[in-house]
Amino acid sequence: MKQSSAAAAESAFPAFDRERQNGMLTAASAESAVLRHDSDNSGGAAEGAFSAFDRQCMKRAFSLARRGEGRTSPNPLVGAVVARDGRILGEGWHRSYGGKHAEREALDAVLAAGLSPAGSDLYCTLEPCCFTGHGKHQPPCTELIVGSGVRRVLIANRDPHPAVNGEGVRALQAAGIAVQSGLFAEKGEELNEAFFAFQRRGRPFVQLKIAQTLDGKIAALNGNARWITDESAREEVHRLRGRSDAVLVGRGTVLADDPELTVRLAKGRNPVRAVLDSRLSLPDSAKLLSLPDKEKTLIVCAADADAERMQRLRDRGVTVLPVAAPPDSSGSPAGLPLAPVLAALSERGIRSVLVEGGRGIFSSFLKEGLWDKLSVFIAPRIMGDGIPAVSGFAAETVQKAIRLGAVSTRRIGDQLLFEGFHVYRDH
Ligand code: AOF
Ligand code: ZN
Repeated sequence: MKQSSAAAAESAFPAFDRERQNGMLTAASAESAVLRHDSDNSGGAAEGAFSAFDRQCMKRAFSLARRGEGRTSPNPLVGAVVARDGRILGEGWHRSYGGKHAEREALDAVLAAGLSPAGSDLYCTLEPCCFTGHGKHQPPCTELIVGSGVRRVLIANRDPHPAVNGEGVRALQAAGIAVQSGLFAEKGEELNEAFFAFQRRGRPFVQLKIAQTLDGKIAALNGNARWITDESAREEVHRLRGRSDAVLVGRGTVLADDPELTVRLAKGRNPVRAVLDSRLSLPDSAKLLSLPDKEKTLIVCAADADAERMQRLRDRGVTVLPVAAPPDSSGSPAGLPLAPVLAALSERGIRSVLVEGGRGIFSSFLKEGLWDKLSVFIAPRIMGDGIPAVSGFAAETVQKAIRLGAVSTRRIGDQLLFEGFHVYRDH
């Protein structure tokens, strides 16, 4: 992502600028949006191109898209609305992986209501797909749209999938359909951060979640960390878990906290629970090994870890994922290099990973630049000497320290949730 000046933002993100003028966004979040915005999705239609009704319909499409949360991965979240003459005729969303696409759901809903989509406008949070092929579950939405008589298609984001990436728009335009893109593009970037991260970087979206004291400690010197944050912050963490494909911790965190890493304080399904444990040295008594859905516990180990132990864990019903580690990886957290770990998780269809600690794990993800978002819960406690959130690397100067972009803060109970994003400078 490019770091642009606020002035450059004025023309590239008209809808977003309007929100800022209306006082809905602060100057800081204005800059944030630009930082996070991928150049692929800039160049939306002009300011006046979207009516209040257009905005209302696209917002509706976004809230429909969210209904698929936790069920569509590795596919994106997509919502669609069909409207004509200021009236919504049908709505749909991508409900689950492999299922019908949002556009088809919405167009089917129009027909089911005994109406015709001819001459209507279709609002899609994502560019409609236009390809078939190996592993593709659904027919191309562009063909369906062209056949339906829809007159205009509005899109929030371009689909970065290499087989789409603008081709969906071209296919619609070639059939004489007017296409306008960029409406709430920033909202779409956030909605599908996991899908976009994978398409652009070839690895899952990595979110580091840190619960720390005001002075940056995640545990007392003896390892005690229960609880730095209060229940309201922990509820928020459970919500984050429910939205992530996987949570990831190091072996040390399991030894110190014996966590379940499940979703209990919020609604949502349990994510995969990945534990980095190169030598398979977790005690048999660890809670993660006895949960009812223990197949979702994924012990990531070195390829040459003890074969008997691997088998014993598999017999218990947990999943073991051996990862080939180069011989010089002893300095990596739990002895495993992170890039191949993320690649192995990707291969299992995991598109978002919530990293929950501990210090060695946080430090390595940051040091290696393999992260996208940092969510730090700051509790009103001062530990003094204790275990710091990160260590083991040192920026030479303040200028060289890792600088987060698109920062925001939110108050949760007595905690401050501080969030920020990796600023990529490679495109
Ligand atoms: C859309 N609308 O609702 C979704 C899209 O295997 P398939 O057929 O489900 O295709 C998955 C790909 O289609 C996925 O990688 C992404 O590029 C796009 N997802 N596209 O037009 C939708 N979910
Ligand atoms: Zn589609």
